Amino acid sequence: MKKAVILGVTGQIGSHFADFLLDKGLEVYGVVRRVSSPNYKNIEPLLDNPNFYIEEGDITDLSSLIEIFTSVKPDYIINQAAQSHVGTSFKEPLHTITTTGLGAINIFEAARICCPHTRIYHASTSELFSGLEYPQNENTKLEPKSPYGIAKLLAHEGARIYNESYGMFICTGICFNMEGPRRGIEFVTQKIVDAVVRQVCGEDIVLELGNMEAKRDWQHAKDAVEAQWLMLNQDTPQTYVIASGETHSIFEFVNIVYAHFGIDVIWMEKNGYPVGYDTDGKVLVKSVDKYYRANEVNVLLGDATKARKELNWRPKYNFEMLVNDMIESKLIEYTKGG
Ligand code: F7E
Repeated sequence: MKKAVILGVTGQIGSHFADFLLDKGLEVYGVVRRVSSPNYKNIEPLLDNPNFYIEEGDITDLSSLIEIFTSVKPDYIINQAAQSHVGTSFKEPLHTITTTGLGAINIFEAARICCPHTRIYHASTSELFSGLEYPQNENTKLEPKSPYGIAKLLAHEGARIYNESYGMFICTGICFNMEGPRRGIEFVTQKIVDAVVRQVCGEDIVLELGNMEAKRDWQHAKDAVEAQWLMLNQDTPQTYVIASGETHSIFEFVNIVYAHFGIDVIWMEKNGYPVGYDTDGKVLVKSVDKYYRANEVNVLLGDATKARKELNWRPKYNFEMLVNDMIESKLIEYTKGG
């Protein structure tokens, strides 16, 4: 039985990866950090699976990684662990660089020491790009705009150097935004879906957002995981852009989710910020200063031609299916039990 260690297993992508690998018949070792109130929501169904094991460790602690890699002897290491919120990275730059950047180097270093032939997937990101030129592919200049972006650049370049210097196998996916029902509520798609469903269910709340003009290439998390697995099984470790090839603004996303419930949003400007009303003049959504970032990648639009050609990757979800999946799951969550 092949074995995989997943760093960041409790998160959206890590948990989907665990499902995926268990379905493929692998033994999965999920690494979790000890915290006083653990959040196992995404991996709850796996806790009774005889092929799923929890290992305590932390990517900022090299010796914990060395212990795990030495005892498990994994065939694959999947790095999905990070402080992954771009907005938070402006408030906690050093923490972000320590976890997201140096944490990845710790993983590569621990693997170099304990299991240099293990295949490693490292999660790179479209936040490596400035957003000034698009569509973005593997040859687009890397010019991050956030502390999160520079942390990921350190890790991305680290992967290249470990491959070149030690002949290791570390492949990197420059993944554009990955969404779905397991997306954390602090990310914009889930925040919008959650608030709109609450409003539709009768809660008297206003959806507060930041910059609604930014455009993102949103894809389904499950499609991205499939691409990551395909790149782990290539002959050589490579970098691939993984993206849907469509881009939409936050405004569009908001309008689409309301439209799903037959609600037309009427947009006006108040004190220089956009406000969305329903047809009775009630405020549904507004843009507020506190959610704007110090810097922003304005347009993300990925060109995944290389992945489609070399990996034969074919995403199963289009944008509409992704939005519907998120809305339907949220409706089930809020209406279960009547
Ligand atoms: O923001 C704007 C915000 O936080 C998307 C991470 O997974 O994808 C993700 O990074 C856009 C930005 O994702 C709010 O300013 C407006 O332009 O959902 P997000 P992100 O920053 O694109 C990349 C690929 C990663 O690697 C990251 O780890 O939406 N926006 N108003 C807002 N964003 C948030 N979170 N909250 C708002 O209220």
